[in-house]
Amino acid sequence: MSERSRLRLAAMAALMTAAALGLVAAAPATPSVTIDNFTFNPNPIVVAPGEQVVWTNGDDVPHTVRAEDGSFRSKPMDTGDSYAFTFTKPGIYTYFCSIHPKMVGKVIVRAP
Ligand SMILES: [Cu+2]
Repeated sequence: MSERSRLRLAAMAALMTAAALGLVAAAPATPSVTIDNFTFNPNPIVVAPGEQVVWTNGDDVPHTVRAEDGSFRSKPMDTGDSYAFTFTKPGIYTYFCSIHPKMVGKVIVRAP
């Protein structure tokens, strides 16, 4: 292999690496829980410490999210409303809807 084609290959490899890194950087989205048909989805949701979880109500009745340990608590969310909370400490957080207490969900916070 000539020096020239070796250089060309090295340049291509560098470009491909950069492209791959770009994809990785663009991928992370805010972890989201949708409330539909009186159900939290996904349940449980797993996030890393420092990540924010956004709940959005897709039902046509109001819902809330309230932590069993009191660490977070939303106002009633109407259709399309959202509530966000950032989890800093690892652990398992059980939450429920204070209007419909049978609706229960879990957030698992752990280092990836
Ligand atoms: Cu509810």
